[in-house]
Amino acid sequence: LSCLIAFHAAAAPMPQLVQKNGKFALMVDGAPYLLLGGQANNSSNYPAMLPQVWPAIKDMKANTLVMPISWEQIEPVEDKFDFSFVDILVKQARQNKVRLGLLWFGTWKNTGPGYTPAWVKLDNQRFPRLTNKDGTTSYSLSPHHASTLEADKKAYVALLRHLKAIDGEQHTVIIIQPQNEMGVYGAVRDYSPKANALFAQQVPPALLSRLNKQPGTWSQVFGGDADEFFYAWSIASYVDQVAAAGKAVYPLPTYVNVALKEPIKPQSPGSYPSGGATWNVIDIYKAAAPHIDVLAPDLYTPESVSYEATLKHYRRPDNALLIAETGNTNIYARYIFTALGQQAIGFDPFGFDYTGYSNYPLGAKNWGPEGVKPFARVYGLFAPMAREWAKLSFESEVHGVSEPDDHSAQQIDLGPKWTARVTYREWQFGDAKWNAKGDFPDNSETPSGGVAMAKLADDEYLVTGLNARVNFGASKDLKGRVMIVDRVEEGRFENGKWIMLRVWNGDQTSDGLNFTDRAQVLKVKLGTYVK
Ligand code: N0T
Repeated sequence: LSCLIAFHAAAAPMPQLVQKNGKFALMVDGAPYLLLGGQANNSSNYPAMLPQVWPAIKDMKANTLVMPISWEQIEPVEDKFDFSFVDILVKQARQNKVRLGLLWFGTWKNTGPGYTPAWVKLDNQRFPRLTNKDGTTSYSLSPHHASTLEADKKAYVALLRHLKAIDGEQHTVIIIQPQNEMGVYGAVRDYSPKANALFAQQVPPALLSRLNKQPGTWSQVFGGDADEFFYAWSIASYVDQVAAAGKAVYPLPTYVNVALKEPIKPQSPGSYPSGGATWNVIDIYKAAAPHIDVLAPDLYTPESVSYEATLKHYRRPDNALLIAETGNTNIYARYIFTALGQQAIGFDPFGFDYTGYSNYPLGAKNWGPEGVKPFARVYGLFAPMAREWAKLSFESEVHGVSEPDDHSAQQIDLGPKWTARVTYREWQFGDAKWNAKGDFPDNSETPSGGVAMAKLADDEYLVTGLNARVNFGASKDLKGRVMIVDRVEEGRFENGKWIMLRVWNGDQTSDGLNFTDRAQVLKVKLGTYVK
């Protein structure tokens, strides 16, 4: 008996999203985990494709493969389930020593029912599509029908029950995304008689209290936003019921990904998916979908100003930052620095396999091992210290900046004493006077730089970066004292222990700390002396 108890005690704890003091961690095996993901292409979810998936994940240095599991694949015939791909995927993930995130392609995949089984997508009587405002039928399934919800839920629950059975001890699968890019293009909501009747009802009290609004119908409470907010509530409630049923059998962390609304400029619903968890309806999702742990953006806007504005929208005290998808063009790799600086729990660029597909212009024009390299470069910094970083992100302070499109300098505010100035396109030696002559490092026209740092102790920071220079400074008058960089150690973490390789001094520190495309991690100690 004691032997049995010991065996059971050895089962790793369930993965879980936790929050403490406004910070988040994705706990895996009982400790914070930094999800360095690679997402496979949509149709790579078949055993025959896996030999072309693992090499890309390995080249990328990802610790997590994110892979679709589709409804049509697991329930091709109603009530007849086939989990053969899931079994092979989990087995091979273990052999490749990576974790898995799964994407449930169900009622909504990029808003459409493409991945539902034929018995669903061909039966518009039983599983109705929504009605457009002009009375025509949309391509997208309506969230207002119990028949659709129950069928999706049943398949999703069957998947989670199966995961519990094959993975309940080892937890190779650490997170799951019920649905993919929900909402509808070309309409704002369902205008069927059934939907109109629901729309005429009172706004649910849970939403009123969250938004501090007086009771009324959707139109009375939300005016011009009523159609969109109603639809967001409807889809969020649907997804929440799917997620809740899944959590009841096997409580994996959950997230939904979002095809974005323009973060700064105005954009009307329907040109982006109305009903998805766009930034303007995050509160609605939080009220309607407590079983969705994270609302996570799909970032395909290359401009740095827009990218960072979206990150700000999604990093909130009630929402952990998780980059559900981002383009696989080289320019996107550097955004991991800003994301991690905002305590992101994960980063998951899209299209990381060698099946020969590329989603240009969202991602790269040509795709293959060369395209993976910029991502391998940033993952190469964080992969060896992913656990340490995740712990610091959760328990200490982290900061990060990515090179802006115009290469301008950035300031990092390190609290009451210190600042760090980050500059780009400079040579390692000397000041920027060479730049004034138009002399820049090779290939620095395309922004690729960034810096991330974590506080280790008072006056001590873990610092890493690429193609950037860091200069520390005092943030206030030191009253007769002078700030100095006391010691800079280059090293790496091995099994949680810092291994020092050398001390940087002389040219290596006289003009700031210069990061190139090498994987270098520094421990920087700052100090002061009396003049
Ligand atoms: C993504 C991917 C995949 C700035 C596209 C992006 C993935 C899905 N959709 O390759 O299909 O499964 O989530 C939508 C981007 C909208 C346009 C953004 C323009």
